[in-house]
Amino acid sequence: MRGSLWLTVFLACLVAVAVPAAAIAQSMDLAPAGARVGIAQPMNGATVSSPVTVVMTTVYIQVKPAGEVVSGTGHHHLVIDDVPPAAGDVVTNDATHLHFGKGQKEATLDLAPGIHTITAQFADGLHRSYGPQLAHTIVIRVR
Ligand SMILES: [Cu+2]
Repeated sequence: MRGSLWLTVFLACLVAVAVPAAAIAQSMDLAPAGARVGIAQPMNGATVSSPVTVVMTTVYIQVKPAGEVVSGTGHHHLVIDDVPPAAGDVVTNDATHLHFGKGQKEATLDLAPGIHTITAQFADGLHRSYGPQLAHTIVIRVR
C-alpha cells in the first residue's frame, strides 16, 4: 500500500516535469529550410557615421509582429557588441539587444566611434531565437 502511494507520487512528478517540456518543444518551430536573415545596409566592413541606419532582410521566412507564434514567421532583433542568443533562448531586452516587435525592418542606431559588431537575430512571436541559421553578423567602424 505504502509502495503504491510512493509510485503514484513518483509518476505525478514525472508527468509534472514532462508535460511543460513537451509543450515548449512543440511550440518552438524550426526555421524553414533555406530561410536566411541578412543585413543589407551597412555593408560588412564599412566605415559609417552615427546615427547608423541598419536595414534587415529575410528570405523564405515572413516578418510578423511579436505576440503570437505562427510557423514560418518571426521578428527582427539587433544584438550590438554582444553574443547572439542560442536557438530557443528568449532574446534579452536591454540596450544591446533591440527588439523590433512591430515588424520593423529598419533601425537607426546611435553608436559611439569605434569598431562595432552588429548581429541581426530573428526570433519567433515569443522572442525565442531561431539560432545561428537566422542570424547574420557584420562588423563596422563608426567614425
Ligand atoms: Cu523580440
